[in-house]
Amino acid sequence: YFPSSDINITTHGSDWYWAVTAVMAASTIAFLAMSMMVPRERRVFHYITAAITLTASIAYFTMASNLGYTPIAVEFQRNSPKVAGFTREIFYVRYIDWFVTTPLLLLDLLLTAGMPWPTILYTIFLDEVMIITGLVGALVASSYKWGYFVFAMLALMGIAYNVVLVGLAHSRALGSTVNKTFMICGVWTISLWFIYPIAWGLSEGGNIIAPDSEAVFYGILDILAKPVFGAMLLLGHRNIDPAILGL
Ligand code: RET
Repeated sequence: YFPSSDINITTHGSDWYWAVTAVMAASTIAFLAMSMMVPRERRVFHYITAAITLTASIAYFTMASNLGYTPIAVEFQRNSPKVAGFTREIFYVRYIDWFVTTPLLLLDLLLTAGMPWPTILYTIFLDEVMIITGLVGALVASSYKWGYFVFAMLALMGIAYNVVLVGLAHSRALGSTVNKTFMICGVWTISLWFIYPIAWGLSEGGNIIAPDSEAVFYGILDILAKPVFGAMLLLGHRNIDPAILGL
């Protein structure tokens, strides 16, 4: 490596990022293979889900190659005689991934619940606010970053309200198969999404854990939120005709 920040991933971090790249790529192939087992007009959820893991494959390929980051000033580094002037590797490519994939995850979920388009679009708008304020907060060097963190948290609460309360009310009206799939995938998603701000606070926010640990924390979350979520959703949709969702 030729690190241009003081606090970087090591070869362990890079190996782990390659492993996650492989998981994302393999899931993409599996979801596309599943799509070929159903008629074309029943593939909407396969295509959305495969697009999510394909996007993540490229983001993880980038981070495994130690690219897609920028050095950001942090206050200190543990175990070092140097007291000031440190920079930490911040992977902005994560947020480019999330800007594409989190709206697709919400589409997967909210289309399953048969939500009206205005609510779907407004939830995606809140999601865009969450990801962009998270990115700006990660790139800001001063403690103003926590102001952006608060904006992102407020947006996440709006998303959670729409998914859990509004979503459940709509999915219930569509019968027990839809309701069960939406319940499982919705609770899974919202529980996981509230862990992301913890990873952010320890990494981009507070510089408390090393970039290798950041890689493991976000990597596990992303595997649970994308391939595992996608598999649960597509299994649920085996018994749902998209026509009853208006698709
Ligand atoms: C940020 C910034 C701090 C506050 C909040 C955040 C939430 C991020 C979320 C990300 C979800 C990502 C997913 C990726 C797909 O695998 C941006 C970390 C609330 C919820 C699901």
